[in-house]
Formats: sequence, C-alpha cells, structure tokens
Amino acid sequence: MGSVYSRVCGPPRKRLNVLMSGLSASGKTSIQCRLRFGIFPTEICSYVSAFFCTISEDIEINSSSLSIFLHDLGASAKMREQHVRWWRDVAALIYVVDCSDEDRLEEARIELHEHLSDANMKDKNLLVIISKRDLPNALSDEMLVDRLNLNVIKGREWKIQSTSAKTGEGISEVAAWLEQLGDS
Ligand SMILES: Nc1nc2c(ncn2[C@@H]2O[C@H](COP(=O)(O)OP(=O)(O)OP(=O)(O)O)[C@@H](O)[C@H]2O)c(=O)[nH]1
Ligand SMILES: [Mg+2]
Repeated sequence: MGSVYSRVCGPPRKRLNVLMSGLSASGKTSIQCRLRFGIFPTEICSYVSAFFCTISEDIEINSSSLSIFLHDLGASAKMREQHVRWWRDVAALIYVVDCSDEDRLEEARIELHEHLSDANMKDKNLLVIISKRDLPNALSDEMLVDRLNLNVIKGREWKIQSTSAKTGEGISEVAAWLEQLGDS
C-alpha cells in the first residue's frame, strides 16, 4: 500500500520546524518575505509594520522534498513566553541581527545566548543572519562575531550569513541552508 502511494504521490515530504528569532525590527519578516515571494515589502508595509510588529507567524517554504515551517517568533515578550512549548519540535534556530543597530548588539547577544542555553535548543543547528547589509553604517561580520560572542558556541553547527532583504543579497544562501537541514 505504502509503495503504491509512493509511486503515485512520491515519497512523503519531511516536515521541519525552524524557529526564527531576533530583536524587534531586526528584519525577520522582511527576510521571510524575500524567501517566500522574492520581494522586499513596500514602504507602506514597512510603515505599517513599524506600528504592528509581528506577533507570531508560521510560513511554509516548499522545496522538492521538504516542507519547512519557518516560525517567526515576533517581538512581543509576552507571546514569546507562550511559545516556549513550541520550541520542543524545533529542528534549528535562525537568529536575526541588524548589523546597522550597534546600540542593540549587546541586547541581541544576551538574547541569542539565552536561546542557546534553553534545553530544547541543545545541539540544534544555528544560523545567525546578519540583516540590512545594504545600509552604510553596517558593522563587519568579523566585528559581529566578536560582539555577539559567537566563538564560544560549542556542541552544535553554526553559520553566519550576511543578507539584505532589500537587495536580495544572501537570501539564496539562507534558502540553501534551510534545504540542507533536511539531509541532517
Ligand atoms: N535597508 C534595509 N531595511 C530593512 C531590511 N530588512 C528590513 N528592513 C527594514 O527594517 C524594518 C523592520 O523590518 P521587519 O522585517 O518588519 O522586522 P521584524 O524583525 O519582522 O520586526 P518585528 O516583527 O517587530 O519583530 C522595516 O522598516 C524594514 O523595511 C534590509 O535588508 N535593508
Ligand atoms: Mg516581523
């Protein structure tokens, strides 16, 4: 029966939950928009999102063999607490850092390391997305590795990826990283 189903419908898709987190306005929703639709949200959307930050959103991204549910944790601390239970099913963590927001880097470092020390996040792969690379005051990757204390991360695979949701830089690399999760 299973083999007949497989012949007609192909093998069942693997489903993966990936948690996307980051400080408010770090660029999470814009990256998801780029990944999903290949566009940067318009100025009007950006203006609206400045008032109505994402609370929590599930987005499915299909590849040939995978359904990836990219869960945007949003910025509201209250909602984050309610979603801690959801973390149990997470295959990997994406943490988004705005490289033009030097004033909030320490806040981002603390939050990222808090996430990593959560029992549900043990051994889980990590992608640190450096967002808004197109902005002129962006810090270098080397400086960000240092300021976010990424070199102390042990016992899991991690990668840093510069992106710009505005220009599309680095977005295909994020998509490739998501796809290779299905192989691990
Ligand atoms: N220049 C530039 N601006 C960006 C980029 N990505 C996002 N922005 C802007 O940054 C602001 C916040 O982006 P969002 O994608 O809404 O950020 P978020 O992390 O989803 O925010 P919350 O939902 O509040 O947590 C918006 O004004 C975006 O237009 C980028 O790559 N380049
Ligand atoms: Mg958002």
